[in-house]
Amino acid sequence: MSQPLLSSRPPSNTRALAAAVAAAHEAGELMKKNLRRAKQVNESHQHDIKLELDVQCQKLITRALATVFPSIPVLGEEGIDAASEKAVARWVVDPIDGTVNFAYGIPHAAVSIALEVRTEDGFKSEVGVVYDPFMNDLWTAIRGKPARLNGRITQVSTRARLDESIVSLGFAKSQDSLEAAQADFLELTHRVRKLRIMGSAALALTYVACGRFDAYVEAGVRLWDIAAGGLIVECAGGSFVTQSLPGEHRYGLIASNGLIHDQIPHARTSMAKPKSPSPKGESKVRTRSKSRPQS
Ligand code: LIP
Repeated sequence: MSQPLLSSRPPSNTRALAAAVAAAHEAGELMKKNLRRAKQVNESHQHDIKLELDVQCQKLITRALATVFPSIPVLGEEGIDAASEKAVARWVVDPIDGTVNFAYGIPHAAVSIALEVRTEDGFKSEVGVVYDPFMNDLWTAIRGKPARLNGRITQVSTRARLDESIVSLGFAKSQDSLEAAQADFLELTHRVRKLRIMGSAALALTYVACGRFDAYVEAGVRLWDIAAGGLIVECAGGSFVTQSLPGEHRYGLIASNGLIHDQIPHARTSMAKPKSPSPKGESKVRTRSKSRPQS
């Protein structure tokens, strides 16, 4: 992969958002065209599938973004530009989040694109886009501004009781993450209204952001699954707490409306909400707090 000349300054968030939305729509069109078609499988494991369409969609997105920002490298599920580790800004891309759903023709998958900017404590999402081409739902966020669903301001739910809440769980790919999810499943089943296991981290996060879910918990997701959706939850007034796990860009997370966070397993231990809320819009990388932007 050619080394783009790294820009010395991050792009404007508004221009970056427009470029990410255009790229997401292009990839979404390709997904829609292929949902019911036979798909070329590049790799198949018990709990995971890699499609040629994942690779094609990432190439499409990378090309579209490079026409506007040729010097910003891409860190993506289907290939990481080595320059992305040194850059002042980088795109974090999951071309098809929910690939197993998509491979089986289940219309619950999305394009996820985030712009991360380097700060003194590492990279931080500044712009987030998640596009569900099957529902034609587009979630967007710019740090410090309200999150939007199809252009309209969206916010997390106000449900404060776990027994009135819908909580989504993610069952990732590795043995340890599956065991963690099973333990959460057993603990939460009797305490929530309903559990939902839908198979896309990006959509689970955006469903929290617009109040369809009240929380989402998963161990073993990757940065590209969550970089955009996590910012969208924060800009919708929710809580997004992550914990680094062994493996490349691998995390455990709890995302919620903030009101039920402490009632969720691990919330009081490994993924407690930070004591002192960060200044409005600013968050320490990897531990994020509730910051309801001015609507
Ligand atoms: C998927 C995540 C999901 C997780 C799966 C997989 P992919 O991402 O969205 O939450 O449970 O194991 O990681 O691989 O479809 O981009």
